[in-house]
Amino acid sequence: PPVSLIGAPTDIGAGHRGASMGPEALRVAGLAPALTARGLDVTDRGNLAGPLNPWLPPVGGYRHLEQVVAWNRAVMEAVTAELDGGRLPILLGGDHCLAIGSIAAVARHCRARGKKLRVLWLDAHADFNTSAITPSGNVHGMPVACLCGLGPQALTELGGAAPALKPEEVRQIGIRSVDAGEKKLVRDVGLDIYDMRYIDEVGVKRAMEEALEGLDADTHLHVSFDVDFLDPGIAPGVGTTVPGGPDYREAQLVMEMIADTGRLASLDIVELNPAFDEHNKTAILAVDLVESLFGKSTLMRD
Ligand code: DIR
Ligand code: MN
Ligand code: MN
Ligand code: MN
Repeated sequence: PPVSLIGAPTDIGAGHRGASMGPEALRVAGLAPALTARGLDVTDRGNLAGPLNPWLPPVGGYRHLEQVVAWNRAVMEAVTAELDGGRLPILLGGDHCLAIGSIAAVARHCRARGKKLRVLWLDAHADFNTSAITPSGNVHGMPVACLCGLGPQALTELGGAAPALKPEEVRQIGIRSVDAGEKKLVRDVGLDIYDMRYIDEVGVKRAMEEALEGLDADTHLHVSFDVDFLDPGIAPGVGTTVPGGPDYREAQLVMEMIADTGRLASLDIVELNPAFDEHNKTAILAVDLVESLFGKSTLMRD
């Protein structure tokens, strides 16, 4: 399908300033022409507007909740409009709190059409904190919990009364930093986590085969790509680096195996922070990996 780029220039949910520069860094790194070169029909919708970051401490366990809600409403509306038009939305974050709006839109779209939904969450973090257990109050550490119905009503009911996601619709890949209370919670809800220990033991190939198992022609596949998924050695341009992530070849294989399913129907690229980057190399790497996600093979197969 045709592809739409939607910029959401905010760091409202993050613990460091600068993810607000992510959309422009991805454009400068050539995201649109790279996708056009894949044979895709690409339209850049420009940037959404929303409130500035007031940079305040948490209130009731959340930082900037009102502004987080405003940005996510805008994202949900924009993603809904693209899906209704039969297009594949690519959300350019912005921090990862924006996946609440993006995936709320995707889930509502799927429910209305009786489509199955699978969410692949590529991240160093589980993003399953709540106001009661968060160490920071930063909502970018809470989107999966909110989407599964655990969080403030303004976020859990963004796309309607029922939770957007069931935990069994989610597969998390690359996880290596989970807070103490969060660890207990993801175990309690039974979230399917392919952490770095598991990937080290069985390899990317088997882990991804398992994470992608059961996709069929009726499944909408959403990929939420937090750039801190990648090893900081290749991807320094994020606010919260965690050592021990996938290297270049492993990340390429992840993207290529997703592409091979042919089911990719929506995408978030989030947490890119140019203030921490070196000559935009992390944005350039993200574009390279997204090319693979859209079927550009590093081998001789295409
Ligand atoms: C930490 C950091 N788990 C928190 N989270 C994220 O503040 O909740 N960093 N998502 O990218
Ligand atoms: Mn992360
Ligand atoms: Mn994240
Ligand atoms: Mn590539």
